[in-house]
Amino acid sequence: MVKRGRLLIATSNPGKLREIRHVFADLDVELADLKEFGKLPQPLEDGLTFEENARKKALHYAGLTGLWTLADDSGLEVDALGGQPGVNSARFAGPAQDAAANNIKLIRCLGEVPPKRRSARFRCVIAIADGQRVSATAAGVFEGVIIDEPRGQNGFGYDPYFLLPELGQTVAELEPAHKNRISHRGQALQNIRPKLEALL
Ligand code: ITT
Repeated sequence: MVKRGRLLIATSNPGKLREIRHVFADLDVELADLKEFGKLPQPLEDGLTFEENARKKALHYAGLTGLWTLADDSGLEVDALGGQPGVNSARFAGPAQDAAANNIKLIRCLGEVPPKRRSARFRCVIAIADGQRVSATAAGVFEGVIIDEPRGQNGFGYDPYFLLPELGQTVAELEPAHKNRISHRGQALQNIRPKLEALL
């Protein structure tokens, strides 16, 4: 089927890419990804909020590629850690962006914090830009608690340690389609969908 136009999904995170492709598979737009462009300069993610960084990433890659570009900035806020790792989630344990090391650091930082004070949330902001301006943004929030022992094989990043108390499952135990229906990223993508359709 020939689709109307192309949209670059500008992420180097394979977990995000998989989820975004899944949610937008039925859109009447061809989804391109960064692999097509070889090695591009990285954006400077020095914003203080997810929205700032999502905007910066979308503008950066749209400027480099000339394509309409969707970028996601997301992360985990843990109340007992004063909202950390927040916008620093990918690099919590250092520049290597190693999910296993990030999770070890997270559990170490939480130490003896009791279960009832383990509340946390994932946040996601999606931005869509062309080379000149950001045309749309949307956000999603996903509440849960952090547990000490990982559970489940699906998802990526902090998912095995993020328990959804009402389901009794971690995000890594959810089927991918289930995560997409309820997650921060799934919500942000559903919220931006009508805005994207209006732009096409
Ligand atoms: P891009 O900037 O290339 O998109 P990134 O992984 O560096 O990839 P972010 O700066 O937005 O992206 O960091 C997001 C981090 O937050 C990600 O690496 C995970 O550690 C965490 N995270 C975000 N969404 C998540 C999810 O659905 N499940 C688990 N961890 C998530």
